[in-house]
Amino acid sequence: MNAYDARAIRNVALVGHSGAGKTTVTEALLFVAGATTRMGRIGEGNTVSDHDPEEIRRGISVSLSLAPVEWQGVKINVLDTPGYADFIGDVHGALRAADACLFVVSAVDGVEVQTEAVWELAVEAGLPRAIVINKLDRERASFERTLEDLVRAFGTQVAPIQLPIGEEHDLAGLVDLLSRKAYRYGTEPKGSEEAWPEDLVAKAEPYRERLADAVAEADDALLEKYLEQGELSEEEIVRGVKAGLAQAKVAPVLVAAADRHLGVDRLASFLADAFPSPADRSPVTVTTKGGEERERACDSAGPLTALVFKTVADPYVGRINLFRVWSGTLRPDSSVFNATKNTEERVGQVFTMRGKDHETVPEVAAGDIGAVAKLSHTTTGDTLSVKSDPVSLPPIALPEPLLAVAIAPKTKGDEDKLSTALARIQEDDPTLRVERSPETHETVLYGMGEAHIDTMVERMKRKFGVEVVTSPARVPYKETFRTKVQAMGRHVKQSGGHGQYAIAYIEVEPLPRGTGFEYVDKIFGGAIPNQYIPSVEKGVVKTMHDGVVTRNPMVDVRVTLYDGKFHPVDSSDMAFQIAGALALKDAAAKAGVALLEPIVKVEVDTPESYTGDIIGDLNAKRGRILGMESTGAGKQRIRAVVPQSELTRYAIDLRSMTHGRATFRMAFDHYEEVPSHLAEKIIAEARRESEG
Ligand SMILES: Nc1nc2c(ncn2[C@@H]2O[C@H](COP(=O)(O)OP(=O)(O)OP(=O)(O)O)[C@@H](O)[C@H]2O)c(=O)[nH]1
Ligand SMILES: [Mg+2]
Repeated sequence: MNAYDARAIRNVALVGHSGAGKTTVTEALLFVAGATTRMGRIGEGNTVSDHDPEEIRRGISVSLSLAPVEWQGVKINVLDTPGYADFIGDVHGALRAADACLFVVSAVDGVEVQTEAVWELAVEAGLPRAIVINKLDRERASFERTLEDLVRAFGTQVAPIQLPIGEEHDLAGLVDLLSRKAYRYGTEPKGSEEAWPEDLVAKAEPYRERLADAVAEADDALLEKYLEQGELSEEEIVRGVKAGLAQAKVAPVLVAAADRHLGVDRLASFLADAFPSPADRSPVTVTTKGGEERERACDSAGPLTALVFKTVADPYVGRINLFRVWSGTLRPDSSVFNATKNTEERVGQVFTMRGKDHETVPEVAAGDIGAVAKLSHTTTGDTLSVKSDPVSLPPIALPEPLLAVAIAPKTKGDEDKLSTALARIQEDDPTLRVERSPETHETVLYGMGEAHIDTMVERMKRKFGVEVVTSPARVPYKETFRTKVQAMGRHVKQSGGHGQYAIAYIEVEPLPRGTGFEYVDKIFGGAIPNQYIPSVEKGVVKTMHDGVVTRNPMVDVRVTLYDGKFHPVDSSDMAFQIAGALALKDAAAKAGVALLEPIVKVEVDTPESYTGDIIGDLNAKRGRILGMESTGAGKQRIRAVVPQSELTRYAIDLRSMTHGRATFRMAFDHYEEVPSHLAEKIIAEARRESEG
C-alpha cells in the first residue's frame, strides 16, 4: 500500500439499512479497483468485510470492517458498517472516523428505518452525505419511487447526479448528469463510456434542473447567478455539487447494481473527485488534562492525536485497535500516550487492514486510518496522544444496551474462562455491558437485542472456547412482612450424648420501604444469656438473606427478641442460630410473606403515530403513565413507571411495535408490593423450583 497525503485520502462510512448492499458495494469497489481478482458473494460467505463466522452464518455484517480502495491516486478508506439495529454501536464508531457518509439504499425497499436512524446521526455529526441507490437490477426495483421516497424523508437536498439506463432485468448502465456521458456495463469491471443517448435527453433534463436547484439553494453566489440567467454552467454545477456535499447541504444520488459491479467504477471516481478529504475538515477540538479546549488541525507534523474507533479481540494476535489520526503521525516502534487511560503504550508494527487481512505500513499520518496490535490498555473511544502534551477527543457516544439475559458457563468449573471471555468481548463491543447482580447472584449480560446477544454468545464459544447458557434475567424481588406478629423458634434435641437446646420468642413487624433491617433486644432477667442474643440475630439475618419463601432476600422488618429459654449445658451458639431461623419461619407461616418488586422509570421517545399503542401496552404491563411531552420533529416522549418484571423483553417488544422507530431508557426507581394474585404465582413457582 502506497503512502498518501491527507488530500489524497477519503474516509467514507458506508451506512444504511441491513440488506441494502453496503458489504456488496465494498466488495465491488475492491474488485473494480483491482484489489481483488474476483468478487466475493454474501451467499458464498467469501466477502472481504463479512469474514467472521457469525457474519457468514447470518449473511449480515455484525461489526464494521475497514477496506482501503486505491483509485486514481486516491486512497478511499471504506468503512463498511452493519445495518442491523442491534449492531449500531459500530456505526457510531465509523461516523467518528469518517469525513463523509455514503448511504446505500435498496431500489426495491426504499428508505427504511435504519436509513432514517443513521441519517439523523450523520446530521447530528454534521457529516456530508451522498446516497447510492443500489439493487437496480432486482425485480421490482424502481429508481423513481426510491428517489421520491428519499426526497420525502430527507428533503430537496437529495439530488440525483446519475440516472439508470433501464431497470430490473433491462438495467444496462447509467447516464451521468454532470458529464453528460453514458456508461454501459458488461462483464468487465469498468463501464464503457459513450455519448449521452438521444432518447434519454428529454428524460434527463428535468433532473438536471433539479440538480441546479439543489446546488443553487446551497450556495448564495450560485443562486444569484441562477436567478439572473436561468441556468448554471456545467462547471458551476460540478463545483456546486462538491461544495454543497462538503457543507452537508446537497446529498448527491448515484445509482448502482453492486452485485454486478454496475456503476461502481463511477462511484469510486465520485468518491475520489468529489468527497471531502481529511484536509478539508475543520480542526478537531481536544481537551487538555487541565480541562482546556484546543484545536488540532490535520497536520502530519503536528502533535499526535488519534481516536481508537474500533477494537477487535483476537485470541491469537491479541487486541487490534483501529484508529483515525487527526493530527501528527503514528509510527511503528514508537511510544504513544493513551490520554483517556492515562498510560503509556508501546507501539510495535503499524498496519492497515482489508477485512481480516493485515498489511504493514511505514506510518499512519494525519487524516489516515490505521491499525495497531497488542496495546495493553487501549480500547474503543480512547485518544492516543503524546506524553508531553496529552489531550483527549470526546468519547464515542454509545446507546445503552437494554436487553438483559442471565448467563452461566455450560460446564461447571468454566467460571474463570467465562469471565475472561466476557472481558474480552466487551472490548470488541462496547455496547455490551456485564453486571454481577448482588441481589440475584446472576451474571447479567446487557445487549442491544436478541441477535446481538446470540452473536456474542457464539463469539465467546468460537474465540474463547467457553460455552454459555442464557436464561431470562431474574427479577430481584424482595420479601417482607405486611403485619405485626409474634412467633417462636424451638430447637431442642436431648436424646443421648451432648444435646441441643434453644428457644426464642420474637416479634416481627414491617418497617417503611428502604429501611432494611432492625434487631431489638428486649430480653429481661436473663431468659437468654447475653452471649446467645447475637446468635439469634445471626440466624434471623441468614434466613432473611436467603429468603423465606422465594429465595429472595427479606427486607424492611424489625425483629424484636423478647423472650426465650436455655439450658446450662445443652445450649450453644449454633442452637440459638437455628432457633432464630425457625422463629422467623414461624412468623412467615403465621403472618404470610408479602413480595416487593422493583419498579423502573421508563422514558420512550417515539414518532407521534405510535403513542397510542405504546401507552396502551404500558398500561397492559401494569405501568402508570406520568406524562407525555413533544420533543420536536413529530416526536413524543412518554414517561411512565412500570414493574421491571414486565419489561424484561421490552427492547424486543418496543422494536416490533414501532418497527424500530422508538427508543427507550429505563432506570430503577423504587420497590412496591406485588399484587397478591401475582405474588401467589411467583411463590408457587419458587416452591416448584426448590422442590424440583
Ligand atoms: N441483485 C442484487 N443483489 C444485491 C445487490 N447488492 C447486494 N445484493 C444482495 O443483497 C443481499 C444483502 O447485501 P449486503 O451487501 O449483505 O447488504 P448490507 O447492506 O451489507 O447488509 P448488512 O450487513 O446486514 O447491513 C446479499 O444477498 C447481496 O448479494 C445488487 O446490486 N443487486
Ligand atoms: Mg454488510
